[in-house]
Amino acid sequence: MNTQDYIALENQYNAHNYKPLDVVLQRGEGIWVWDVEGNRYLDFLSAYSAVNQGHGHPRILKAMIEQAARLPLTSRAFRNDQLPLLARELCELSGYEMMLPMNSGAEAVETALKTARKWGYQVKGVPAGQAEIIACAGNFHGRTISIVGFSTEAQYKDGFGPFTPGFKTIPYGDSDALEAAITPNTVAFIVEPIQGEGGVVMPPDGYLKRVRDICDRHNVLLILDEIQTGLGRTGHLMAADWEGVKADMVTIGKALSGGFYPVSAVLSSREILGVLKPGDHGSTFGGNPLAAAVARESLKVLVEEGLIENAREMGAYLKGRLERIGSDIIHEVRGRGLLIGVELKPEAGGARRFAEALKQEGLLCKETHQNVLRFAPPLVITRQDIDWALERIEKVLMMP
Ligand code: IF1
Repeated sequence: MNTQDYIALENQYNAHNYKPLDVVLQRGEGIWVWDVEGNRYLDFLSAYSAVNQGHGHPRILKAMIEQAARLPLTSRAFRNDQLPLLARELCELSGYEMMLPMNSGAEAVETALKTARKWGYQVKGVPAGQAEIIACAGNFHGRTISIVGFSTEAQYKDGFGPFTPGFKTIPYGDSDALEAAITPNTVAFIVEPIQGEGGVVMPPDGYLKRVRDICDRHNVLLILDEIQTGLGRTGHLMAADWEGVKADMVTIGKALSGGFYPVSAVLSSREILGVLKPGDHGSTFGGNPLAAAVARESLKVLVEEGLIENAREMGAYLKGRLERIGSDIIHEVRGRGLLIGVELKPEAGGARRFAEALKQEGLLCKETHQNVLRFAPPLVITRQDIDWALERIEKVLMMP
């Protein structure tokens, strides 16, 4: 079977809820992936930051195989010997007191929202049924009905209502708007330190600090969604570490498994997660021993291989070089660590054709929001590999 055969099969039997680049991948190793024709590509997307540790990391693979052979799933009706170790290691690494394991990112976000509401009723004293949660315009937190209900992207909502009440949105990066939106019934503010899907949008300097202060003054929980920005991507363990801000709840996912398996979690305090009692919340697969073993090794790889520092150094290098490309179709280069967006001017005719051209040159990336190319290679990338990528990027951004 060749590329066209796989595409035809997918078009016939898969729901068409995606429009992928026409490359059919078969194998991966580190920063590289290979398609079914044997072509090699540098992966500049990293499965939206899920493979920060690089494809098929041998240590994570070994941990996964060993645990799969021992015991993959128990359900939370029984205990297993991996989850407690993951919980301790994750809390010690992140500085939070407790964690709650789930599978997808959206589930971690739902968990944080449910916990915030319960905290609001039990601890803050919000009248029953009145809890309000504030989110930002341009947010991306997942695809459940509750979450898309407070998306400001028409396509994510159209046709999926009615939605969950109790959410409102304010402009991103505007701390005054947050203060103005808070009422006595506000239980939480949920925000991404950098908006990924929004087009790698950076808030103004000091935003998270100001937001932290406002939430403290109004007794509102600060929920940081670090599903895409966390676990080393921006050059710190969490993107909020750039401002020294600690959240009340943090959602993580994606790279928590090095891309091997869906693993997500909410990190928080004993006080806040303590509002959940047995039976309040859960998941068949959440916290299973296979997930926990894979996550444990994924975290060890991040730290022991210096990937967080490498993201900071290589990110600064890549961003600096991108800023010096003398192409008049580039509007702006922004981002932190190895999460970089290159916004093209409207006259460039959209970022998609540049992503297609880069694919022809052996580099895979994805456009977001029409005019933005998102660059996010695995954090194991070297300067030499970045130079290889830059040669191709410079060539493609210079094309007419
Ligand atoms: C898709 C985007 C990235 C996320 C943040 C929660 C989730 C995500 C900050 C939900 C997921 C995804 C989902 C994926 C594409 C990808 C994406 F373009 F859609 F926005 F990365 F930029 N919070 N991000 O970024 O996590 O439930 O998917 O595990 O195709 O929808 P999930």
